[in-house]
Amino acid sequence: MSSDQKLHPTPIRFKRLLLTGAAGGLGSELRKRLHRYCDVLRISDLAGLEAEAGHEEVQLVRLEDAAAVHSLVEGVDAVIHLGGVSTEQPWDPILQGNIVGTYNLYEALRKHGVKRVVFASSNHVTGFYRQDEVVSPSEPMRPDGLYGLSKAFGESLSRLYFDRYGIETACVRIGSSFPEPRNRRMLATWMSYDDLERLVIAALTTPVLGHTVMYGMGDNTTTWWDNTSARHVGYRPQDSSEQFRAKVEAADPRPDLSDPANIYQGGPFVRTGPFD
Ligand code: NAI
Ligand code: 15L
Repeated sequence: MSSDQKLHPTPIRFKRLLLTGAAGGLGSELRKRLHRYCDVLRISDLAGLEAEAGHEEVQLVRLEDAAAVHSLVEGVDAVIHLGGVSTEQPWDPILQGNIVGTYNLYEALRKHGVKRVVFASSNHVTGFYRQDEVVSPSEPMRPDGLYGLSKAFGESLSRLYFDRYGIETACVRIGSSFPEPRNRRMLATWMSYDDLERLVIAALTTPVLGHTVMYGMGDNTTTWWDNTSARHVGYRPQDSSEQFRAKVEAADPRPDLSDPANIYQGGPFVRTGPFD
């Protein structure tokens, strides 16, 4: 389906949505799509953004800058929080972008009375489960690095802000959202951009979200995750990685089964770092 077509069947409109990380891979994609659901789309990142349409507002903000994040949140109805470090990296950028930054965001939400968030968590919160296990969100976190640990922090932080202040969050442990699966692992973890949009809109609009942890995955034949506990969100993936299986397997006919990247769900993240 083309990104010009509306994926959601019912007209849903917010007055103002905030999209952080809007210059990134998923942010650029959602920027093209989310404006259909709101009057104003406020987009934010460190740099690299200009308003391209009348419905867009731009704020260039470092998430670790508490005062700037406070202004960023003013007047929004809901937030899609994608901003921050998105791969395994040294501690300091992860600390600033993902830990201090997510704390700043939730403090700003609390002060401005914003009550709904879609938080881009990651499958790397549970990356040290094996590929022969099927994991549900109620099972213990097993982060596969500092990046996964920072997303675990975001999930726990949002839980606290729900229990104490009633801010509802969908923590979406995104698998691999790219145009196509890039390797065998992604046959299990892949989610199309259309399904990403479906998931975000379902999480923004379900009447009672509470604090929900779920995996962001497509309708894949091979799966390592069980989203049963998030059925109330109403997300039904439509796209499967199966259409790419033959191509992906032909490119890697004999995977090395002694490589931890081929044993654990986190793939190469389980052996990335430390950084000296
Ligand atoms: P990306 O790296 O392309 O985008 C992240 C954006 O955040 C970048 O534009 C970057 O400039 C911005 N950012 C980084 N540090 C910042 C800071 N301190 N203050 C303000 N902005 C900052 O990542 P991508 O792929 O678009 O992912 C978006 C989100 O989804 C990330 O939070 C990532 O962890 C999460 N995710 C993505 C997956 C995927 O398959 N693409 C899988 C799992 C999680
Ligand atoms: C992530 O969390 C990353 O942000 C993304 O770039 C991919 O590497 C993805 O996980 C994955 O596990 O494939």
